[in-house]
Amino acid sequence: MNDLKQFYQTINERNLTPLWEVLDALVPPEPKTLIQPAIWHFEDIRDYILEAGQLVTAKEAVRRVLILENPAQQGQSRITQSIYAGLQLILPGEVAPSHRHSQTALRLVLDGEGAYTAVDGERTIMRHGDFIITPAYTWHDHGNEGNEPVIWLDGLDIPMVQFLEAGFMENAKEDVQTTTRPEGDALARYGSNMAPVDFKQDPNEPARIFVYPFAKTRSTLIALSNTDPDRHFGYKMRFLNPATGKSPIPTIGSFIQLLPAGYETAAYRATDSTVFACLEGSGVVEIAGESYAFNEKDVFVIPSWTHYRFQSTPDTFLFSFSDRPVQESLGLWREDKQ
Ligand code: 1HN
Repeated sequence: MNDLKQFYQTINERNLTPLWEVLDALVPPEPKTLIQPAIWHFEDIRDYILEAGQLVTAKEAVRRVLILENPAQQGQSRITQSIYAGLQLILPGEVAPSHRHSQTALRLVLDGEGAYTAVDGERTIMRHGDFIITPAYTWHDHGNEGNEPVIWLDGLDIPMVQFLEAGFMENAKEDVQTTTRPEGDALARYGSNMAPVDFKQDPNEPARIFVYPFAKTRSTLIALSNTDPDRHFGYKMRFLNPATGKSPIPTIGSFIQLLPAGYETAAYRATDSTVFACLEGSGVVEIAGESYAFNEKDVFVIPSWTHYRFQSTPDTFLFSFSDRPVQESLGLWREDKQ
């Protein structure tokens, strides 16, 4: 054995290892993503989600979800390095029991309507395209008192909490939480360009608004579409907690954009790997030179620092989410507009 190898072995026994062997990998000149572009066509997978509904009840599963796992991260339960995503099914008459945890969740309603989610004492009925949040450590349960299966996209900051080893979880005594406020209360009280006269948002308290109804989001984007679209984004907005002016979820930024019919965006990349879901319309996304056709309800993921551009067919509404607020608060986020 040569001297260097002998040296490495000797120091290894003392839990020491040479930086010079790993420096380039540790500090690459630009992000080297471990995430692969991927798309889940809703039409291809809907039957498997419904089949899961025949095999296991929502109560047995606690959350009956098929995880959207990045093909380059098998077994890691993640769609990007920092974000977990899954498709959750709740059948008529079912209940997903109440619990709370440190991980924050977002829901985007994709298929069917009429289920509800309850957050800390208030329910909201889930309608197509609604963006719903479950702030960290709020009690939440889901149920379906309607007459059709309801499927939504879940996004959680699970890998971030796992990385920090800071997660707690508790089950509630009752499966279904008692509601203490009527539906729509939070939106009226905190989401009408007003707030209760003595209200102050403590950054560590949960955001009060927990639903951003698609009907309102959609009509807002349509109102904006009388002006010129942005070259890279079409008409793109970020969701806000109006009490803070920041992302409704501290760890996950959420966005909605309208690409008018037949629009082509210029190539773009940013350091936040991003999950997209098509709420309405269809088109093609080119990621790192490869084209992926997408339709309504399809979900796709774009890795960090990877060029992409869109071509819409009809008017197309895309929801997206990423760890951008975390990167921004750390001074790490970068974008590159071609
Ligand atoms: C969770 O609580 C939900 O509340 C969804 O719907 C997915 C994945 C892991 C851990 C908790 C939900 C989850 C989850």
